[in-house]
Amino acid sequence: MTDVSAEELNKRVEVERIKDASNYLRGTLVESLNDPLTGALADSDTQLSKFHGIYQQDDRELRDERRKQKLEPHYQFMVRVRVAGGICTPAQWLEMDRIANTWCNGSIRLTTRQALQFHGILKRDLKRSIAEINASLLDTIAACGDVNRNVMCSPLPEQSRLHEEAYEYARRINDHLTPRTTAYHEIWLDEKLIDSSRQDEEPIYGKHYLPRKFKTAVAVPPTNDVDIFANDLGFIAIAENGHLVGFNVTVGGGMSLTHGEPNTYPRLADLIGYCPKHKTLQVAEEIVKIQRDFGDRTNRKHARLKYTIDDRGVDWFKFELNRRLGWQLEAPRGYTFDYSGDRYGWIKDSNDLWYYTVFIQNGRIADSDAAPIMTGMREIAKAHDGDFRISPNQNLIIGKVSDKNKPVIESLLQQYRFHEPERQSALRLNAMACVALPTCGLAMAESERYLPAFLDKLEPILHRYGLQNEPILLRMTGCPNGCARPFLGEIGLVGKAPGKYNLYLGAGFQGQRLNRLYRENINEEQILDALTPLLQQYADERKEGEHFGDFAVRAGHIEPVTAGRDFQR
Ligand code: SRM
Ligand code: SF4
Repeated sequence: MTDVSAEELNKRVEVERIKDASNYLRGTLVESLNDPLTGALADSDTQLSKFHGIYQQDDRELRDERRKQKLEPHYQFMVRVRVAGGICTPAQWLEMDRIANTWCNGSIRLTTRQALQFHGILKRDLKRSIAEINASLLDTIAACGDVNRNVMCSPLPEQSRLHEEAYEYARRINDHLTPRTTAYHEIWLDEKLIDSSRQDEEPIYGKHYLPRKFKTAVAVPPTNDVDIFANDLGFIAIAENGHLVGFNVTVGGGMSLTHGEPNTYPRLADLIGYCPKHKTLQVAEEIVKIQRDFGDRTNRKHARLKYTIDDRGVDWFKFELNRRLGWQLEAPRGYTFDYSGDRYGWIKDSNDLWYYTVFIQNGRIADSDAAPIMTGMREIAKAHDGDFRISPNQNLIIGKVSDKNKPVIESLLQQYRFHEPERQSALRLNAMACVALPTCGLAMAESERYLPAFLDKLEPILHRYGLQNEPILLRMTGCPNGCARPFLGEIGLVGKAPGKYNLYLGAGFQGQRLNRLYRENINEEQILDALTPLLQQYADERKEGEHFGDFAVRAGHIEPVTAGRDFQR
């Protein structure tokens, strides 16, 4: 499948032609990095750098000023570090902290897919930063781009043995689906001289890689913190006697839409069957290859697996998969999800080790006068001999703490005031916002910088109705690309224009139902006005254990979404 005709290539979008000509993701990246006349990469290299985990950005707030001064935009780079299953060691954390404070803007961003991001790296410092990340045994390859990304895995199951087994598979899927090109090592780590005549092998992807990004997660029931149904490919761990025996397989999830374009929509994945654990990698590989061969390369807004499946039907997909596998997926096994958020506070696992989930507002690790989060976490890392786990909800878990070390960690948690946020509303603890301004080039409205202030205004309303301890899932994004999975928020706020958001309601608490548009293009005051009577009614009329999203549907405020393609109709 790797070679396509010139005629076929012409029909494809520009990114496809860039991949085709790139010699397995090399392009002219070396020349771009060495060009002293600009802080930017050549246009085609900005596309290729994504496969290496690097996004060219510019500080959007400086644009006008720099234009007036006839300067090019203030180019800088976001670098995403892949952390399979979100687990890293204290030594790696300390190294990331040092890199953030040496080459970046002094902060680390925990992402909604359990990875780490650095912002504000200048072109001249890129290579050194990437080399230092690799020296700490983490990397950035395939953190972005048209390939399988960081594989997620539920980080905090109380059943630790099952978690270890599931995590091992997340790691193996991650490794198995990593591109094989040696371009990354040549360009960033000087491991070999670049030889433009050499041909790499990409046995899974081929030279054009995938039509679009591809995302995989492993969930360990009863927790659906990874939002398994938002992923192109999902594996739900199935256990017998506390041990992993296999996975239920889900396909075709995704979040993004374009405002006003009904042919774009979020979609929840279909459950297509069960595979025994020893066949997991084969299943993952064949699903990726189906998307490689059938995904739409002529329209990037229609190129995700969710559209391939909706265009051809899930029965076609299952048939094609079984045909390629040479055996049939079994019928899905039973499982239940109870929650897609995080569980705060100390939890003990079945090996008698402790885990503490620290609330990190919107995943931003930085020092401020109000909270010395970065310094505090650095001191914890120095004293910690377990692991760190990035949660899929942008929080940080101090993992595998022994009975002996627990008092030390606890006293640091107190010293650096990590317990304080826990006294805030359950809604705040369950809220997520994407990065948005000033770095994200696609943001239409604020998100990370605005959510805390918005919650300051919403919390008094929650208190008024006695809802401060009610875990309501709120997700905010600066545009409809869906980076904080807003269409799975019981309350979803999606940026439309500066200060204006679409308000979505009615998603399921376990990540099993999408929300739906309730009010369009409204400002803060209008959002609060829309939510206040609903919250009051919820407080008065909810049934025992009923979640806000379910209530909004039951009370008739919103029609439940049953299929993604109906989302915008
Ligand atoms: Fe995302 C693009 C940030 C999770 C859907 N996302 C971007 C970019 C790179 C903007 C760009 O293309 O120029 C953002 C960088 C902002 C910045 O300054 O850092 C960005 N996405 C993020 C992160 C950091 C948000 C966060 O607050 O944590 C998340 C990084 C995850 C990771 O570690 O890999 C992040 N992005 C997601 C998710 C959530 C998920 O995967 O569970 C989604 C929705 C799920 C999905 O993919 O369907 C998501 N991001 C997108 C899209 C829409 C893709 C599509 O199908 O159309 C874009 C735009 C694009 O690809 O063209 C995008
Ligand atoms: Fe940027 Fe939009 Fe993603 Fe937010 S949702 S980080 S604004 S692309």
